[in-house]
Amino acid sequence: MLTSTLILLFLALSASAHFKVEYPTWRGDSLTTDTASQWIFPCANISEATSLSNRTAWSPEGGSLKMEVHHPWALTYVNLGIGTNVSAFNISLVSGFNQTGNGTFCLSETGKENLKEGLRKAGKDAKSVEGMPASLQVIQIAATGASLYNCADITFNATAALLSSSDCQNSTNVGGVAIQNAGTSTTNPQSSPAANASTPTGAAGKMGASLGLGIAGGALAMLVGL
Ligand SMILES: [Cu+2]
Repeated sequence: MLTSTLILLFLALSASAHFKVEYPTWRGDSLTTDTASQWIFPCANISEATSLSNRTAWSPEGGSLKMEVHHPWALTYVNLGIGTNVSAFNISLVSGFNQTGNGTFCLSETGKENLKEGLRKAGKDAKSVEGMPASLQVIQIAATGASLYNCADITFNATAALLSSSDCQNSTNVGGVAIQNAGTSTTNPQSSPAANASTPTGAAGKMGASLGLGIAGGALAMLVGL
């Protein structure tokens, strides 16, 4: 009886495993907070007020992002919005990519070029945002098509360190694959994703050479850090 209860509990927990943002520290624990749900846009129904004490100092040139992922695959997006209580996460740090495998997924220097460009469009740059609050929004879309959301609040700080390479490593068999246009892999296997899309940058763009192959180990983090 106890055993079957435990098994049911385990099944319930694993079904709702979703994902966790470990670094920068997430806004709140959307897995255990009663009122939270990762299905709820934009930040899993966790309000920013709870996070004033866990704002992470993060490089205005793109800091590290470390996640614990639990789905076999998930289309993944990382966005940033400047300010507090952000509702417009309008800087896409990485081009959407297919995050594959379960375990730890880490980007060392998240979306460096896209952040630079996003700040420029907002009339800002890495220097002028020093000390400013911002929030990261991570979205994963898994097999059912519903979106999962988590946010992490940061303060731009030029002296904020990146996670060390030993701390920012993908688990074995965890990686990312660029999203490609339907049919391109069979009709024109040589073409790069850059030729088919409007110059992807960030994670997916840097993965062009490995299109169709999962990138294991820390390779993705290294590529994105370029
Ligand atoms: Cu899930």
